[in-house]
Amino acid sequence: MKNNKPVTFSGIQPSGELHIGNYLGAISQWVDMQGNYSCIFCIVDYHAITVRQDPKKLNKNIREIAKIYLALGIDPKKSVIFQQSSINEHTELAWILNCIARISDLNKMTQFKDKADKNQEKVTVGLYDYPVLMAADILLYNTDQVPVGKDQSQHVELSRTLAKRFNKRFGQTFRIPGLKLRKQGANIMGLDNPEKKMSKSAESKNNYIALTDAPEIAVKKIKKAVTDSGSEIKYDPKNKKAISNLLTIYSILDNKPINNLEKKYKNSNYGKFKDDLAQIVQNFLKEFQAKYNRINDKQVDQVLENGADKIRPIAKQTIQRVKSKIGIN
Ligand code: ATP
Ligand code: LTN
Repeated sequence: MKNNKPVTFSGIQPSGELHIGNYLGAISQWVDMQGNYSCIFCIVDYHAITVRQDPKKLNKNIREIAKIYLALGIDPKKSVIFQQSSINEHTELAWILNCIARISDLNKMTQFKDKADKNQEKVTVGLYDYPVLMAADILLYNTDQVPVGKDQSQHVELSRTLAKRFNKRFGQTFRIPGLKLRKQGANIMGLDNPEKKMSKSAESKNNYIALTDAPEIAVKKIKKAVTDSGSEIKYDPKNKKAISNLLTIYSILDNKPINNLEKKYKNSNYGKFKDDLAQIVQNFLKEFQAKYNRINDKQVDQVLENGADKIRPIAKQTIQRVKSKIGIN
């Protein structure tokens, strides 16, 4: 990891199935950043246990997420892929940051409010503290850029706040990370409800296309997707939310600017547009799934182990620096 490239860090929880929103908003940016950044991509298993998990499924999901990263184009020769719990310094730094973070900071977190609201009985202290662990993940590696979807902006902002507060109190220690959002695609909306983001915890499976969906199921989901009134295929996210969302998905998957697509479908109706989009999604899934199925567990274990070994020294250095600043060394 010794080069002069800026550092990028991001992660995804090994909980449930990933969908094309996760790819378009987050992972597709990671793939593009690999040449220009020192990239570190994490499987955040300690974040996953902030809600109840079946231990067997969790263990399987950790490997599955690693396979998904690899099959989507994260190259272990260029990027580090690792499991959060294999580097102890994540939880160690989270504890120290807990003593910097204020209850008033965490009370502002909208994702906690949304999740706690749905689940009053079962909300854990871990779920409340989740953004502090995320700040530790980011700050441990002197991260410059955090590529995520829009729903994670507030959490990245908190990591900036904590870094600045720590630096102010104890002297320059942490690099201040930047948020990296896609210009288009940072907030892919649900196929059945374009008012709300595509989410794996949505009530209906028609809300999202999972990366593991059989291609013919994905085609049905596209055909069922809600459309706007009128028939024009035009990018207008205020007044035509549904078609703008479908145009965004099309544009990123097929690598074509949205205005080219508007021109292409100037005289077409929603039916033709959806048929073509369904074909593109189907091709994307087929290619992804073929790659995914070729990766075996042994390969994955090796990638995760090598990844952790490569970056552990950076984590150790940071925690030493932090502990000495606060007087514990
Ligand atoms: P949940 O709905 O259960 O919270 P999720 O589907 O939102 O889960 P996460 O695992 O929280 O997914 O997100 C993983 C990454 O994908 C994050 O960087 C997140 O910002 C991004 N992401 C999630 N949903 C979308 C979306 N609809 N559009 C763009 N990016 C997204
Ligand atoms: N909260 C993120 C996952 C996450 C993360 C991180 C993302 C945990 N630690 C550090 C970027 C950087 C989510 O997608 N739900």
